[in-house]
Amino acid sequence: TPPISPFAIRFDAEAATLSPEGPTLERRMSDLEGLFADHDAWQAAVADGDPVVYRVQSSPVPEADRELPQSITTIERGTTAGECWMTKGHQHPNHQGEIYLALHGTGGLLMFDGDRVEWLDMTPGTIGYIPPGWAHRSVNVGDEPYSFLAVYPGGAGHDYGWVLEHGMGNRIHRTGDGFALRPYSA
Ligand code: PAN
Ligand code: ZN
Repeated sequence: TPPISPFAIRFDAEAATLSPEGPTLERRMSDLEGLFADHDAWQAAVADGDPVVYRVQSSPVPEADRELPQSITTIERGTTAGECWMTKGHQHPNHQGEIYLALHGTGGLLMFDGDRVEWLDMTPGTIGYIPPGWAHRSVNVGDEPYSFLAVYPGGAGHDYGWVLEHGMGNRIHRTGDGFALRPYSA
């Protein structure tokens, strides 16, 4: 891909939009196979309308080496057998860092390096730093949609198989008065 020319991107934090727009991705429940602890509950949700769990809107910066793309993810509020709705989560195969800026709602950033687990509370204005080598997943733990801006190296890549193989160390469950982190096997 040839480098692109400089251009301005209009970032509307209130509306959680970037313009001009690049590709928008929609992840439905059926796209999250093998990620929730309760497979039967996941399957029932797929059969019952296969809801959109999150959307990712990108700017037109290409995902190519040395470029610096951005995207805004919005995760709907919901649970599957008590587990908070979340992104699939991935590892960057080239082990490159990334930042997330929380915009709306109440979320969290779950990170796992295969050994250690880290959780960052994400409320509007929080920048979460994802160091190289840490798989990352976003979780909506609030009562409304949770949105955040991501800025990441264009050549980082997205390895979703890593999470299917290694998990994310913890699962996030909704409780009576909030949420709780539980070990992955539970
Ligand atoms: C983010 C994520 C986005 C969606 O832009 O790709 O939040 O999550 P999944 O990719 O896990 O479905 C990012 O981390 N980019 O590197
Ligand atoms: Zn990433």
